[in-house]
Amino acid sequence: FPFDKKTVVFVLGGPGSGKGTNSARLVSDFGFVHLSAGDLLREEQKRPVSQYGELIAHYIREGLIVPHEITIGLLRNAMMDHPESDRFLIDGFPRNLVQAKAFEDTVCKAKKVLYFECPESILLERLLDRGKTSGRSDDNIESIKKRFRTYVNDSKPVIDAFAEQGKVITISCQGTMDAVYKNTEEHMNKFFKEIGQ
Ligand code: UP5
Ligand code: MG
Repeated sequence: FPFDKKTVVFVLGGPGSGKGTNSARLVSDFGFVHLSAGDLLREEQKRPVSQYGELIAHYIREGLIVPHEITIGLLRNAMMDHPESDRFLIDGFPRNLVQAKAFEDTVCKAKKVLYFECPESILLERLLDRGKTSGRSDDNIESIKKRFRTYVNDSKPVIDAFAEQGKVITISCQGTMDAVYKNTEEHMNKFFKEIGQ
């Protein structure tokens, strides 16, 4: 387990809840390496030689969860690209209980989980707005509805399971970007103090 000594934090929450936005700021303030599973899948999909391109495109458009062997492989490789770093934010992963177990069994355990809590109505508004310019194949009303369904059925139970282990920091994503981040930053400062870093 080469990653056991690393501080891995999962960043979870519904589609459009601000995982990417807040992760980017945590990178500058806390020296994390930010790995978005969705971004890694989108990059892999674009690689001309990838054997998974079409499969990934289909799963993302349908709001379904790509088989975890693929995603965990991408995450593990990306972590190995940063041997110097001992802090990782894993954004948008794990998305179901099977993935969570597979990652913890084969890579490492997360020390903490950031959960961006947000009502669906606000998520919908933000995603439709982003869809005007994002070029993402899943920022349209049909795909968004499917993403919400997968989140409720498969992904939210992962957050609940981590909450039972006492690992979850819940942050409301209602409020300005600065307000949400300030709350996130305060929790992160407290966490690093707790673990003596
Ligand atoms: N915004 C953010 N915060 C705001 C605020 N406080 N006030 C106002 N606006 C705010 O934010 C979304 C939008 O909201 C942006 O326009 C932002 O400016 C604004 P963002 O930070 O991008 O939110 P995020 O949670 O990162 O949203 P994202 O769409 O990336 O979340 P998803 O979880 O849907 O997407 P992800 O890329 O993680 O996954 C996409 C797909 O990949 C999945 O549906 C699935 O098909 C596949 N996937 C897997 O199969 N397996 C995986 O492990 C991961 C992904
Ligand atoms: Mg994102």
